[in-house]
Amino acid sequence: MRSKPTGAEWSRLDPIGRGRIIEAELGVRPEFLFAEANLERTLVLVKPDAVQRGLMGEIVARLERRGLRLVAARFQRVDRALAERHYAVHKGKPFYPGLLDYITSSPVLAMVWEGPNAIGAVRQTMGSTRPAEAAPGSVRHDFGLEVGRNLTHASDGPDTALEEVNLWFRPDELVDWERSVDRWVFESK
Ligand code: DAT
Ligand code: MG
Repeated sequence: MRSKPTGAEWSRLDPIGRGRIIEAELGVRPEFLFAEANLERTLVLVKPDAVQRGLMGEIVARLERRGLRLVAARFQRVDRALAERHYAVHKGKPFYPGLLDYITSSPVLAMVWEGPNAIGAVRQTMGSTRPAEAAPGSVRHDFGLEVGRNLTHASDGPDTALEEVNLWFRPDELVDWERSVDRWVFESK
């Protein structure tokens, strides 16, 4: 069995990218090789309504308390071009123009978070798209009422997570680091 690819190219890849290389090169699912294989990265946006309402800290705190690890963060305005790329999948839907107006209306806090099965875990912490249907205890339930003001964005799967992380952040903005508490949160550490 060949060993894990090394080098600068490797270190620039996120865990999903690494998993894909492993799968392609070795013909086996990466989870059979590395305990870290379920370590996922996901894009989170604290959207303009949540920023304006002073909920950045609350939302970051919930992700931190969940045990997720911050990989990157930037407070920024969203221009039309970025908004269009981010929401390209919704182009043509009736709510698309309003969605672009909303996301570009005021700054957002863009972040990447990682952890075991982080994509699903973050979606769960955020709650269903429609706040009225979101589970009690989720961000969208606890702070929201309407789908057009649902406070956050979180990637919805491995492919979109990879695309969105790369859309919002350069590789050198993604911080690889360890916390001393990791082994108390991540079973595989
Ligand atoms: P999510 O943000 O939970 O991934 P989505 O990708 O289906 O949801 O839609 C993106 C955003 O578009 C969503 O957060 C809010 C808005 N949106 C979705 N469906 C909508 C609708 N029916 N009316 C108004 N806004 C909607
Ligand atoms: Mg979505």
